[in-house]
Amino acid sequence: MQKILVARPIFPDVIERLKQYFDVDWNQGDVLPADEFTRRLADRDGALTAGDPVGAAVLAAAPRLRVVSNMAVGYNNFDMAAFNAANVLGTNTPDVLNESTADFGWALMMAAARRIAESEHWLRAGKWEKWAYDAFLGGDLYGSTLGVIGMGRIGQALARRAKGFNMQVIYHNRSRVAPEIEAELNAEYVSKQDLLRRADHVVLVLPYTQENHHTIGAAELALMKPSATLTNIARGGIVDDAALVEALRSKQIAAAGLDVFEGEPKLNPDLLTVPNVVLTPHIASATEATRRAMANLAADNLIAALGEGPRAGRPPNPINPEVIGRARS
Ligand code: 8YV
Repeated sequence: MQKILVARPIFPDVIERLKQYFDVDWNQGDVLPADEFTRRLADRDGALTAGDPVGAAVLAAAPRLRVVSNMAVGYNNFDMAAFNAANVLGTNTPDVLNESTADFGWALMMAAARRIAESEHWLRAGKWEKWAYDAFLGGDLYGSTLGVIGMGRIGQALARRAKGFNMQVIYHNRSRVAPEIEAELNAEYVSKQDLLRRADHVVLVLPYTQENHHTIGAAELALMKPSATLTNIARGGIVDDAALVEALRSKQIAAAGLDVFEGEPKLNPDLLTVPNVVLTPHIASATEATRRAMANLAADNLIAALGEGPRAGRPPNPINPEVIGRARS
């Protein structure tokens, strides 16, 4: 039997599926420290991760390892150059999380625009004594302009929902999407600068790469309207969190919604002192159905990549399919 490591606690029934094919070392405890993660991979043929960093040193210490299946669409925790050099396959879990994540983007954007978290904290603190015409005035979504940075599958799902809110959709992406998608979404392609100047609500849905580091920093925040909101459901590091704290404090922008943070699960402590930001602990894909679908897809990828099950040799979501069939180096 081939051997795998499941690096994180996941649904027990998914572990049972994996046990039909593999000898499974399952970490049911806290996130493995890097040295223990590396040690437990030493004799493994495959691994199932969820954001655990895998680079050249980890791969070199695991000479049998042929596939690492990430339970996430984002795979910035993988050093893909190292995967390619070692002929190790990486897989991810796209599509199954599109709608839940898009829903959550809206939830955060609406909470930020309408000051839901801020007013709830105030109410819970026992401060509500009377109605006031100017209590927690926010910004409208209906009829406003939505700016989507990153028009991939999740960005498109998010933009599709804007129709019911009669919003104008503008977007920026590495490249323009197909004309029929632009037409369906009624979305206008603009430069990043234009988007920041024009949008009432900016949502970030782009992958984290070196080029996207601090896509939104002080200069970009300075372009935004004072009434605008910024929502990040993509990755920590795409926003310069320290610059965002300043922009929120000085009311350079009205509010923000953040599900991801630089250095998470730790976050810039100043964020906790700013009232006009809604903070959630990286849960945009966290519905029961979607997390189950992600876990099962991660298992499907691992089973198939290791030559087992009905799709043996044809994993559904290879990131670097060119290494399939090559000997490990
Ligand atoms: C994951 C995510 O749950 O899919 C992604 O890229 O950000 C989340 O859905 C998280 O990354 C854990 O792997």
